[in-house]
Amino acid sequence: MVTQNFETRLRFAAQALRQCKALAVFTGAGVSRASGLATFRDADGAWQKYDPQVYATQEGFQRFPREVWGWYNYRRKEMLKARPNPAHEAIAALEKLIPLTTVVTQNIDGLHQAAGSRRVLELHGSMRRFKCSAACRGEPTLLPEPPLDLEAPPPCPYCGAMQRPDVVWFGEMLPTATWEAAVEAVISAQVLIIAGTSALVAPAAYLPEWALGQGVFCIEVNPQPTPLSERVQVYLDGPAETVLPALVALVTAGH
Ligand code: BJW
Repeated sequence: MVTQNFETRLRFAAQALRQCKALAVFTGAGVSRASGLATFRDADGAWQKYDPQVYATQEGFQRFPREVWGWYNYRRKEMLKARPNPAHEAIAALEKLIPLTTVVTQNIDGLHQAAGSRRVLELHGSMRRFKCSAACRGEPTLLPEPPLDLEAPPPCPYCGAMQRPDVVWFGEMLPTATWEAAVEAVISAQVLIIAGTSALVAPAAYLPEWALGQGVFCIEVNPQPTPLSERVQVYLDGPAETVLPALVALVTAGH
């Protein structure tokens, strides 16, 4: 809904949140941009420089392990330096107002948890966890976080295959229990906030679709329109780090 002015839309969103008893927040790389972390598909995003077929697939990792490992190490360093920004803080503040809040994130940076959000479902894994690239023990076995200065992936202590980050690359399944919890949180929410995601990557992108289908009140926050923007109840066109704090301020003022 983009016909009314921004202030009116913001007030409409705040009103829905004031009445909300179960909130889900679905986030992507855009919420961490103000923390200095790159998105993927923006004009200055990672995929402009790094081919996702190489840097985000198991096949790419097998062919170019040092390059992929090096990129993830670089990003791990950046993520460890990064601090939550006002978008993460506003989402954590919403949990204080609406105790039944679940954050469903595609991000691997841990910044929602650092901001104080307590129920965070990481759909695409975490940069802090590592596993065997051959899944030698069947279930992914988590391995200790390797030092940041390694130039090549260390061997799995059990089978000698390369270790890899415990993240979800293209063609890989999302962690089942996390995915199921995310679906449940989103379709049973009264309000869903969708922030900082292009909503192009499946199956994560099905979540807002299903929420809309269930009649969940959807608020999208993104400076650029996405395939969802014309269908959500409120589209707030602006950066998450300014729009979300303004939204929380309005919700708090009415509490
Ligand atoms: C701001 C802002 C500010 C900027 N404030 N907003 C054809 C070929 C191959 C595969 C497929 C295919 N068709 C479909 C598929 C499936 C595929 C897929 O969806 N591909 C599409 C891209 C086409 N999906 C998968 O493969 C998934 N698995 C799967 O389907 O399993 C089933 C299966 C199994 C076996 C065989 C076949 C099927 C897995 C997807 C895994 C995605 N992994 C990555 C990397 C994770 C690790 C890491 O971080 O390194 O996840 S890719 C990357 O995209 C990352 C992100 O989490 C994900 C989503 O990106 P996100 O967060 O939305 O970022 P951007 O950059 O896209 O958008 C940023 C947004 O922020 C923009 O809208 C900006 O405007 C906005 N913004 N500043 C607010 N300040």
